[in-house]
Amino acid sequence: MILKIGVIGTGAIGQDHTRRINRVLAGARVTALNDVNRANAETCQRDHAPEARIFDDAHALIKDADVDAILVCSWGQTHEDYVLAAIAAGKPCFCEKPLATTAEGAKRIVEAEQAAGRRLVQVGFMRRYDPGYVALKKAVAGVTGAPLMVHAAHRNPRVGENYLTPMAIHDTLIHEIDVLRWLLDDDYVSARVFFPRKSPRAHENLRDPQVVVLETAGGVVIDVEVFVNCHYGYDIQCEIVGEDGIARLPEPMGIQTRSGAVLGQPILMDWKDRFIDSYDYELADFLKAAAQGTAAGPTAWDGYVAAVTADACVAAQDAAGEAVAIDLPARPALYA
Ligand code: NAI
Ligand code: ISE
Repeated sequence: MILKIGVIGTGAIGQDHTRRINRVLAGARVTALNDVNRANAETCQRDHAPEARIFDDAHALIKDADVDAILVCSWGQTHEDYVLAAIAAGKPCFCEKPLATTAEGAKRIVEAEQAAGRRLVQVGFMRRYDPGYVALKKAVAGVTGAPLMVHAAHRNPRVGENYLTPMAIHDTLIHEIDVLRWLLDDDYVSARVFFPRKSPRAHENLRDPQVVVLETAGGVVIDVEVFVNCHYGYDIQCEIVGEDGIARLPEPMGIQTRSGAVLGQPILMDWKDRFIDSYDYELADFLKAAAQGTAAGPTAWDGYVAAVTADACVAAQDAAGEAVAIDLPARPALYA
C-alpha cells in the first residue's frame, strides 16, 4: 500500500520533505499540497510532486479521503490548529518544530491525543535521529560515566530582520532543549539567560549572542551558546562532561586539506545539509508508523515539555540572569 501524504506549508522545509518523500523514501507519495501563498505550493508541485493536488483550504486537505497522513510545515504559530484538526480526523501527523508556540497550545494537543487514545503525532525533533547524537547517547551510557555538565553551541551564519530575540529560543534553542533532555534522560528544573556584548552584525531588534544555562533534576548544568549571526557557518557543538570522561559530538564529514601551511576542513553553511540524514530517518520512521495508523519518534509530550522549557527561557531573557523555575506535570501514561 502506498501511503498518501498531504503537506501543509510548502516553503523551505515543506518542499524539502516533499522531495524526500517522493524521491528518497519508499512507501509514500505526496498527493496534496497547501500553502497560504499558493505560488509556493505551485513551485513545490512543479519541482517535486507533479501529481499532487493543490488545496486552497488546509482543513479540506486534512479531511480529504485521498490523504492518509499529514505533514505540518507551515509557520510555528499555525501548527496547533492543523495538528488538532489531524487528530480530530484520526490521521497521523508529522509536525515540524515547534509543536505549538505556547505551552498551553502544546498541552491542548497532548490532551486531544490522549482523548484519541493512541499516538498520532510525531514532532520534527530530527536531531534524535542524527548518527552523531545517537553515538553521543551511547557514550553517555558508557564511557563518560554519569554526566555532570554539558557545553553546547548552536550557531547560524545569519538571520533575517524578522528574527527577534525570543525566536533564538522558540526557533533555534528548541533543538537543544529537546535533544539534550533525550541525551541525558532527565528533565529541566530551571533556566537562566545571559547576554554578552551584542554582535555588531545583529540587527536592531535582536540581542545576539546569548547564553542559556539550564539545570536538570539530576543536577546536570548545561550551557548553550546561541549565536545566530556568527557569519562563518552553521555550526552545532555539544560536549558532555561526565564523572569518568568527556564525549563530543562528531563534526560532519568533510574533506581535510593541507595547503599553504594550513590544515583545513570546510564548515557547512546551511542547516538543510547539516542534518540531511536525520531528516530522512525521522520521516522514514513517521511513514512506517503512519502506515499502521499511529505515530513514532518524538511525542506530543516531548513537544509540550520543550514548549514549557522554551517559555521559561524566554522569561529568563528578561530576568537579568536570575533563574526561572521549570515546573512540569506528571507524564501521562500514553507517553510512558
Ligand atoms: P518558510 O517560511 O520557508 O515556509 C513556511 C511556509 O508556510 C511558507 O510557504 C508560508 O507561506 C506557509 N504558511 C504560513 N502560514 C500558513 C498557513 N496558515 N497555512 C498554510 N501555509 C502557511 O519556513 P520554513 O523554514 O520552511 O519553516 C517552516 C517550519 O519548519 C517552522 O515551524 C520551522 O521552525 C520549521 N523548521 C524546522 C527545521 C528543522 O531543522 N527541523 C528547519 C527549518 C524550519
Ligand atoms: C531553523 O528553523 C531550524 O530549525 C534550524 O535547524 C535552526 O538551526 C535554525 O536556527 C532555525 O531558525
